[in-house]
Amino acid sequence: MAKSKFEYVRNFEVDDTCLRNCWIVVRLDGRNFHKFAEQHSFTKPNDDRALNLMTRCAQAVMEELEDIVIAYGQSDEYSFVFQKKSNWFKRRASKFMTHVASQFASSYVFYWKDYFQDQTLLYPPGFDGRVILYPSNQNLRDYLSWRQADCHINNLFNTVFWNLVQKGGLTTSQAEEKLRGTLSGDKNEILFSEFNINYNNEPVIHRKGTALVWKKIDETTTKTIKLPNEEKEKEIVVTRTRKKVTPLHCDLIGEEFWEEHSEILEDDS
Ligand code: DGT
Ligand code: MG
Ligand code: MG
Repeated sequence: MAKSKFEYVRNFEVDDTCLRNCWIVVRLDGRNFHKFAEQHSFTKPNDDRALNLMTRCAQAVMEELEDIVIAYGQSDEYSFVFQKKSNWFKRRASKFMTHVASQFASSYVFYWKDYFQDQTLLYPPGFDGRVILYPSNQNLRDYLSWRQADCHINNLFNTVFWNLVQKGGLTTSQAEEKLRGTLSGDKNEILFSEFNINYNNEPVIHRKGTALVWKKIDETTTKTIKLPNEEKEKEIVVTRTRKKVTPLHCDLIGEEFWEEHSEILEDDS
């Protein structure tokens, strides 16, 4: 087919192919969620409706898009890890980032009412996205460890901070002042001595965030069949194995998770 004289503009498109053999990570983060959380009356420091909605959206992303082996989320962010060997959209970074962000954002609006029955969505939320490539399994593990450590640091701080304000009667600036320069041991001590809270007994979803992995499950259904040389219909049980996205709230920093889910890093054919 003859090309139009305008065709040359295509040459202005830049090549954004992700380097081969690298893990492709897309991380999304809610735009200005400080304000979004205030305006939608999120409970402090953690709103389980919001966290579960984020996970529902991440589940939709994993189910709709190809080649995601694990996702990890906390607060207003979610990271998606694509297989090293993925050739989805010829590994174009912009395709990965925009498909993840748009699928996630539309799911956030679509599923909102399932989690926030009494709270109307006041305006459309947005999410920024970035693509990061990790050449080694260790780099990828360190990336996920970094996000989980961030979850821990923020959640410990927020838990003490909001206890000081909500139960201790401090103003937010007094609580900030009290926590300035404290180490994690000090924060644990304040929680225990002033509020009788053992941080390790706080909900694991808040302390560890949420990892989404594929799990094999056996699904059994009954089917009615008619055999050729038998008169009556027969009921048979059919079992089929299916992969399902499953949320876990566990430690990703140590070895145990990676030994138990060795298939995630196995993509080395
Ligand atoms: P950004 O990402 O630069 O556009 O700005 P923000 O405001 O989204 O900042 P970010 O992403 O560093 O921090 C996340 C904000 O979201 C943080 O200010 C608190 C809010 N947030 C996230 N999850 C919850 C929650 O469960 N409850 C409440 N109350 N706030 C939350
Ligand atoms: Mg944000
Ligand atoms: Mg954030």
